[in-house]
Amino acid sequence: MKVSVIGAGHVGENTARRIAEKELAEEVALVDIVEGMPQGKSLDMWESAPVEGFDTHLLGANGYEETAGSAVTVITAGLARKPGMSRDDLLAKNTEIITEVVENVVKHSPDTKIIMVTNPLDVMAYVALKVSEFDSNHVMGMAGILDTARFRSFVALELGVSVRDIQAMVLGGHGDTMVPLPRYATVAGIPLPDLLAQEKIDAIVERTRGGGGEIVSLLKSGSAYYAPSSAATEMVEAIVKDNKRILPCAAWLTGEYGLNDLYMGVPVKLGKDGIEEILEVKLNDEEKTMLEKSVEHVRSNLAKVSL
Ligand code: TXD
Repeated sequence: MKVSVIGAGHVGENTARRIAEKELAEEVALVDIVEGMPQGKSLDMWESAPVEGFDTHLLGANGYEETAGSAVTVITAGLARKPGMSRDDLLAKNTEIITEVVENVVKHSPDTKIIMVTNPLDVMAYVALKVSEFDSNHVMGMAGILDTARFRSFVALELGVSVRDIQAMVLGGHGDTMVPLPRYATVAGIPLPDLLAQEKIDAIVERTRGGGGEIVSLLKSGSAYYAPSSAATEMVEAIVKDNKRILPCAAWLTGEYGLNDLYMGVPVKLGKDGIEEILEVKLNDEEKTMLEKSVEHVRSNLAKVSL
């Protein structure tokens, strides 16, 4: 079982490392255009294996031969945000990069499942779907797990309880129009609104929406990568172990939620066939309006893509 990670920058290298440390594959191929860099990072990670105690072999490359036969491919190649930039500012350049990357991925791994990470996420997932010509359940985007993790981590801080006991759901596009659903959040099964005042929940929702931007403005030279790589790794794990996790992921919608022909963050069942099912949760009017706004935003970005 091989997993490939394309783009060996911040998110890519940490995803490769997490996959290896959890031994989710026999081999991880890490690819980047910068000469020597993926090879150096992979070798360095592999040299940590005796101390960390993992047997997953890591291999760096500038081409795609080494990715051949991958069961799962995580794509993180492309530009990341700098302060003052929105995710949408990355659209034109990253469309070019993702087109080239996906053509190469597909050539060497015609049966792979693609997990898109590059921003603007919902649009890059679309580019990957079109370029690969794969079935839509084999092409998905990582965003909801990250957004939900942020929400859960802030709730844990606020309540002073373990993050392990907090469940939450965030729908919509990956951006400031995401739709956190505090109504569906629980602490060990107890609905969040029973434990936390509405103003506190509202503040956590706002912080979650701006969670990516908060890290960008602190780092000043790039965007988040520890939590994003954890989220991407969780998706890889669900697929390679076929454990049918229910996770919020960007999925291609064909009628679900009354929506067609776009990627949106929704709860899905993840297993060896990729997205095996899309779950529909009931939304109230306010949530529907927020989702519509998110849809509008993603559609306006899709209109800028020419393939
Ligand atoms: O929730 C989410 N989906 C995200 C998305 C969370 C965090 C980061 N998100 C996006 O992932 C971010 O906005 C970027 O679009 C990507 C990658 O972020 P990262 O922080 O890893 O960016 P880096 O460190 O700049 O790494 C990008 C690497 C870099 O090493 C480039 O040399 C490489 O991509 N790159 C390429 N690799 C292969 N092939 C091509 N053509 C290529 N072009 C650039």
